[in-house]
Amino acid sequence: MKAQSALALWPPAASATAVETDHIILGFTVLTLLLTVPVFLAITYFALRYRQGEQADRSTDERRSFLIEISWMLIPYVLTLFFFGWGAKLFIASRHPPPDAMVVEAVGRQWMWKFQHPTGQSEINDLHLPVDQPVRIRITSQDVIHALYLPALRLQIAALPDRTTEIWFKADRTGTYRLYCSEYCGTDHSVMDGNLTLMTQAEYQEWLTHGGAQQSNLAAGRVIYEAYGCAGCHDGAVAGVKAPSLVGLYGRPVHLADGRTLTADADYIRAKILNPNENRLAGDGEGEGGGQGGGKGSGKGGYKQVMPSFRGVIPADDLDRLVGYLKAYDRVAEGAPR
Ligand code: HEC
Ligand SMILES: [Cu+2]
Repeated sequence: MKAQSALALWPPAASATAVETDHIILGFTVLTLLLTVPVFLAITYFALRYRQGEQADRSTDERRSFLIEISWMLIPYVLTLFFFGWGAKLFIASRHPPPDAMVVEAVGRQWMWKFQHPTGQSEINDLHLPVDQPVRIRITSQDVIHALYLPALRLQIAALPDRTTEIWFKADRTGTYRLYCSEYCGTDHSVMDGNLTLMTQAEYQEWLTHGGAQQSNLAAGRVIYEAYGCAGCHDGAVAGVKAPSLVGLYGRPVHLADGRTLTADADYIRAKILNPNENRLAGDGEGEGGGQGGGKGSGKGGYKQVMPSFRGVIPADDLDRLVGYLKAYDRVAEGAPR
């Protein structure tokens, strides 16, 4: 199934609630038209009929009908009240997940979504879920206000810092749909999106156990690399900040300010992210990589140490993805700087 057409004004509906939401919107639109179109037609007719200079009968009609007076008020009132009741019913249901719902934790941050499955697996920006199973999404934000918008489910919920909000749904149609951030949250708000993939129970179990989650890890690593600001310094975008390029760093020798030479393996990279003040680099500060330009015998750090420690900031699984991404950074064409 195709994720979306170019202009998806009426996205596919992937749950019974979504279908019902469509019905309520359509029904209410029709009712609104029924109640307003006659009024506007009458206004137009009377404006023409009784315009200045027109020879119309302007005498007062003495007939009075209590029934007509009361019915033009009561009927629209009852009809709109019906839609209020219907909407309230849907709203209340949306706040009361069934007890057997599986719980997915979601976190928004500038500018990525992270989803954590009950079995521990997590994914960045994309969300894989089973159909015919109630799902509760508990959501929070690490920085500003975001909002998770799932058009195919006709659901939207704010992600607030220091607070947990939640929605639940039971999808009944497999396929790939879009998910978005629908609360303007800064420069890269528009890239804070991903795919919602709805699968059968069996496919979902297969996805969980057979590392479907792992397949998207490089892409996830890139998102993390940007979301935590690494790209801002290391891809040379921040004016005035000199930081070594990380392209091809993995496996290369690194010359340190204290004269030692290490190999940039996963442990080194991980340690540098968690504790940038250790293993200070040699280098002239103008060169590209930490490994090059070092060993000039100066014995002094070549870069201003401006890199913040990410200890306790990046969750362990995201750190793994980040290191995994950096391992492959010379092979990943997309996103390579300069
Ligand atoms: C504010 C700018 C800044 C940010 C943000 C930043 N770094 Fe750095 N990074 C530096 C600088 C400067 C150095 C050189 C430090 C030194 O001289 O020891 C460095 C060094 C490194 C090194 C060692 C490079 C080498 O050649 O051996 C790695 C790996 C690294 N950073 C990874 C990261 C990752 C991953 C992130 C994001 C989570 C990140 N950095 C965020 C500025 C930054
Ligand atoms: Cu956002």
